[in-house]
Amino acid sequence: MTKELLNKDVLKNHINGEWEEPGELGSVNNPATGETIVKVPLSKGNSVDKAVRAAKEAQKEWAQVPAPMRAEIMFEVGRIMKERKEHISKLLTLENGKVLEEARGEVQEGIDMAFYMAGEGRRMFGQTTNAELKDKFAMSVRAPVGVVGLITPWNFPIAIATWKSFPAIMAGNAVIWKPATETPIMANELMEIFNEAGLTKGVVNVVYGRGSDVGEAMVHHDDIRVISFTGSSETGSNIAAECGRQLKKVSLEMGGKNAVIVMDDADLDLAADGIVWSAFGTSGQRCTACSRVIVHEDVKEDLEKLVLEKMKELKIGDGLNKDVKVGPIINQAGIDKIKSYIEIGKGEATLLVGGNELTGGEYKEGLFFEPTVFTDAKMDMRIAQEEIFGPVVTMIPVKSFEEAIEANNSVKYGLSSSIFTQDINKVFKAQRDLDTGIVYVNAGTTGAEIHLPFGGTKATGNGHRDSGVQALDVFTEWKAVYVDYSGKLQRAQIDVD
Ligand code: UN1
Repeated sequence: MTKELLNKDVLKNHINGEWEEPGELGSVNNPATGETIVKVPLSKGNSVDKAVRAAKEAQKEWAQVPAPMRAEIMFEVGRIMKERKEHISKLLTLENGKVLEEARGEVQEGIDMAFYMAGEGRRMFGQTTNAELKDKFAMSVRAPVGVVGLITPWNFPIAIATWKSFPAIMAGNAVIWKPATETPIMANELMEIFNEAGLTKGVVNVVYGRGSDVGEAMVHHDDIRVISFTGSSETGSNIAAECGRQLKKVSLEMGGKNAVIVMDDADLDLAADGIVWSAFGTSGQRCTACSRVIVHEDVKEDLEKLVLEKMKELKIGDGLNKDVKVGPIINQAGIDKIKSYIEIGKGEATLLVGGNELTGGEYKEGLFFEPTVFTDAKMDMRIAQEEIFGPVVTMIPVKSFEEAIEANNSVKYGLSSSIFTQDINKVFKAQRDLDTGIVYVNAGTTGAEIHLPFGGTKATGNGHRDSGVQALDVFTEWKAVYVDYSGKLQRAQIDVD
């Protein structure tokens, strides 16, 4: 399968329009089969330096290209991605493990982002406004920041890369991109597409390697003015501390402990569908995955029955098999983390179903974990507070709407939340009071659309957003421009007659 889809054994950094001969190499393994798919460079800081030098030069020229012309290239990127969707999706399943249907959905997010951002070529609006003096004009415009650094995760390796790189490019910046070492093939595919679409060389540079080498070098580089990172809260907070020292702009997208709230008037069948999909889709490896169900005690038993019933349909296995609904876990560290939380959960709450790694037979070579439900948890237990990043969900019974909101907001994260209810008053109160960047009504916690801002409150982020028009704020500076056409010196803020 790999050979049909990928005609190379080794990936290469892409710097200044050239594929760089690699030094030290690491392996990329298919998490469903354990098979090595390709080798990836484990670069060091010198590759980052080289890429930044190229990006600085390229950016000067690129910033002069009119935005509607940049958009022509972005439209072409979208067109090629659309044409190659099936191919890219299969490669995504091979390196990340997510089931093919979901991989197609992810690639589609990237296509949508290309067309949406290309449209910005003819918008990227600033403001014109009145000046406080006669014969004077005032406006604000977006200016590129220069060279930006993108650090992208393995769980949405192409979608998140497009949320960051497309607005960065459209705004006239040049990019240094470090993809996750687990999923470099998506970066290779997208880089090839940038080249085919005619992007100026040096505008996007891909440097593969570990966070401790390449990521560190990017964060410390004086000429990288913005870091946009998606990953763990721990790494994000370290990046922010260093960027703070250097007065470098940083945009962070990190953990979540997202909840579905089910009220006593909810359509329980619909709620169970929403829970099963958002908790176990992508094997729970989404920042937005549902990992808590806050349920009104009067409907708890009925809801549990429905969830357990629907979970029987979840065939676990290799995401390329058509009937599989839950794919593998990305790596051994992921499995170990999930297992440790199973032990924590057993000590705190009641294990309703699951809790095991799958090892024999068809699961022998891969990394698989059963969808798992804990119940009768309290909102302050570790299993109800900490991010697990796997197919594990914890039910927390509550007595009222107010208690449900309190439980939702009791975690340190604030990415996504959802409420199932038929009561319009509760709907509006919930969307106001749920302290998360994304709120769903009568749907699970996943499925954010690319034309809206993506991000969260509290320890999930630092006030910035990926995707949506808001992503442009990360990659631009606001410049205020005053034009005085009076022909004489007018002194603003000086009281004159
Ligand atoms: C992520 O898990 O980091 O809303 C991204 C969703 C997807 C994106 C998830 N559109 O679940």
